[in-house]
Amino acid sequence: MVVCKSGFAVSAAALLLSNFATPALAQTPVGPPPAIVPGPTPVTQALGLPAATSVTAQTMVADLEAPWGMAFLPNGDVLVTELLGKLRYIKAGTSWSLEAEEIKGVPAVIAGGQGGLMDVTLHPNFSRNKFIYLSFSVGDEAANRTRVVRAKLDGRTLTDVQTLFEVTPAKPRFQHYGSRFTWLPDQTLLVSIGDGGNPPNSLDGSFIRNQAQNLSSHLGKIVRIKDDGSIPKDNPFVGTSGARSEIYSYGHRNVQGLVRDPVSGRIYATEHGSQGGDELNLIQSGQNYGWPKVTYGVEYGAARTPITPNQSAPGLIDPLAVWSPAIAPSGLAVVRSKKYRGWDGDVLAGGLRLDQGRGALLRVDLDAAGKVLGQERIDLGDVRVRDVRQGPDGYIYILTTAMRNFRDKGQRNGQLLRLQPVETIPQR
Ligand SMILES: [Ca+2]
Repeated sequence: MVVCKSGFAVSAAALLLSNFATPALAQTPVGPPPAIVPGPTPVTQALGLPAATSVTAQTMVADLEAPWGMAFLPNGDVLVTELLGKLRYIKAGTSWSLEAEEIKGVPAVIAGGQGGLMDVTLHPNFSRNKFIYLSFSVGDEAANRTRVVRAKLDGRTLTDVQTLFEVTPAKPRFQHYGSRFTWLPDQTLLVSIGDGGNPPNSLDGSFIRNQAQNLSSHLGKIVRIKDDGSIPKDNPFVGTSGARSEIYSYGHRNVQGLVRDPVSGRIYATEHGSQGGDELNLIQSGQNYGWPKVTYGVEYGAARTPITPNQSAPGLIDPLAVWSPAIAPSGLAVVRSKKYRGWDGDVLAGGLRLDQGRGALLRVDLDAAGKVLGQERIDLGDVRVRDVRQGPDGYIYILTTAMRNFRDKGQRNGQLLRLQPVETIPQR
């Protein structure tokens, strides 16, 4: 057994399996090691990963205010949400520009703490029906929730705004909204929902995070709805007494990276842990991802109090990768592009926090079976990564901000970046 810097006990076998770059280990643990039974997933310290040399970042657009999510239109233009409540339009082309006027008709959001206007996605048949989907928080500090709406994009105006889904129950305080979208091939939509927040935030006489294991609650879940908001009959808990029929998977803390690999069909999600224990998971219908019964994270604070004695347990799905210290994962893409040599099928995980306000973009190298072979760090400078997507042109695009505080209004330091391969790969 080896005890790493973050205080976790990790088996030597797990460390050997962990990475082509083994995370740097400190000799002395911080405080007494917690009595935690280790799980099978290798723990990666992202700062110890090798830095990629095959790409550079190019700024396409600046002056965004706390950008959160993006969606590419069929013509290559981009819709970007800003957390405080605006939907912006970026014109692509030989030069890219952020239109000064935001899109009109966006519903009012409550932009407190981590909440606000979050993800945006286009209907798979957008070219025909002009439908877009938005996720955002509504309510007030005492009772708020994530809502999903569908609207028609008519030029630069939203019309026919219709609420398709709202989280039940409402929660107090402004933490953990989840809110990422991804589409499945049957035109059903996955939406991630946060667990409601950290202790002491409580609901029904216990910490609200326990809602993640409560099937009568949407909190701490990934839900699946049809494109009109109705419930697919083949959802895993349809017909289960007391369970919410929108639930697709559960036991999540706060999933803010969610993507389906169009080639393998695998669904990947990243979720924030509590003081470390950030996870990459392979999402399957009806499965329990363990929070807060198992986790590689610990309670916030210097004492590093265990949340649970276990990092793994029978019947609960172990993560593919774990990051401690936290990268605060947000945004996730699968590379299905010939622009980047050797990256095809790999996962790119964004993160808000690598160290001291600087975010992370990590490439996770996966084999054909989805097993993690290794990781590298793509350094973008002193920015936080909020979202990452592959564009229709095959390039990887990243939304960043220098914002250190969610309430830091008026900081127009958000950018849309493109990853530029250093080497030009001949295209056939
Ligand atoms: Ca988990």
